[in-house]
Amino acid sequence: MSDIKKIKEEYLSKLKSKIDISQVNQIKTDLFGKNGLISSQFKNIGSVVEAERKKFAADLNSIKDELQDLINSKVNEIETAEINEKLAKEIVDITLPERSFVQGKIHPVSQTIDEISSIFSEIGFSIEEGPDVENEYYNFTALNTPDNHPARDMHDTFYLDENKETLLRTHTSPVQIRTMLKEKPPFKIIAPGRTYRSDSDQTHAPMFHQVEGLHIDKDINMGHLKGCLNYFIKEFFEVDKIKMRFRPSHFPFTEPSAEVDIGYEIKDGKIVIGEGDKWLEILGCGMVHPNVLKNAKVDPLNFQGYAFGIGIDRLAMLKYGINDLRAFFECDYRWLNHYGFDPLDVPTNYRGLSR
Ligand code: 2NL
Repeated sequence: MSDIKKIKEEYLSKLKSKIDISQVNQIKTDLFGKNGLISSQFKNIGSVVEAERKKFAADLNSIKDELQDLINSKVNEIETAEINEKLAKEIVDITLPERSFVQGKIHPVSQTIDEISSIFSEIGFSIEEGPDVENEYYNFTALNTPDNHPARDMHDTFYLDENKETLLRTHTSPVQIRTMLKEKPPFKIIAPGRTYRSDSDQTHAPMFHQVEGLHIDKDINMGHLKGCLNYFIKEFFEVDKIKMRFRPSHFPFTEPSAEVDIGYEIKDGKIVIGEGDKWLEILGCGMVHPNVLKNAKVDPLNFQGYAFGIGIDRLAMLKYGINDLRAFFECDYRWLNHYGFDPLDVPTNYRGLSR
């Protein structure tokens, strides 16, 4: 028997026996790989004596076709057998009860922080964060708060050591001090986050949320402050027009300082922002005190600007009609299911455009 007939007989019998897919692949390589038995025979055609060459080539081709056909049908056979085995084994019991599907909710405070952040981002503010545990310097001294200021009192501030050096930040201003010391002006930042004061009643929780804003450049003035806050309040409450008033106030870190009220009225038992003759205080603000700039290594003769502080929890309550502050932090699953937001809800602005 010629070489190629021997190859044919040997491999036809191999392919007809019970083999698995890896064995089929091995046979493929043995025969048709780069130096495979059949591939090598093709290279031999030139050295076959001329009289026999034509027949040899024809035989070789038909053997090649036969073996390839058998390999293909073997692969098919094995795959079909695998599928059938799977179908027989994996029985789906459609009478089983379904697994319950529980999707978490976004807390109204988180949702509100996201909304506030995206509104300020649109007008060029970037977002900064810092630690909840602060030192006395960043929280008070750098902010021009005198040693005898009532805010420093043990009854108002949570101190973490006897020397009153380490504390839970009472506002997010230290974040802005840290940013000013770390980078060069101009600054246009907001700092949202958790803040703490020793306070607890119907309208105050010992932990609450604040967003502070800071805009420092060569000639930023109170007009810029009013424009910025007006824009923010309209976007946040999704109204075209609001009534807003500035009342003189005092903070150690700003001069002049003001508190901002917005107009509202009660219609059908619901609060309507922007209309009416009632006033609601929503934030404090002012022009950054030169001492604060100096402490933050910013030259007050070259740079000036405004800052503001907004309580987030109350804004969230106002916007989403939640009337008990304490429920915010009780982690009651039923409450969160009711007042929480679906994770993929994209906030839209009052023109219906998604942010
Ligand atoms: C309020 C009042 C305010 C600031 C916060 C601030 C921050 C720096 C410098 C100057 Cl770094 N000021 N923040 C200014 C005015 C008011 O918050 O009633 N917040 C709820």
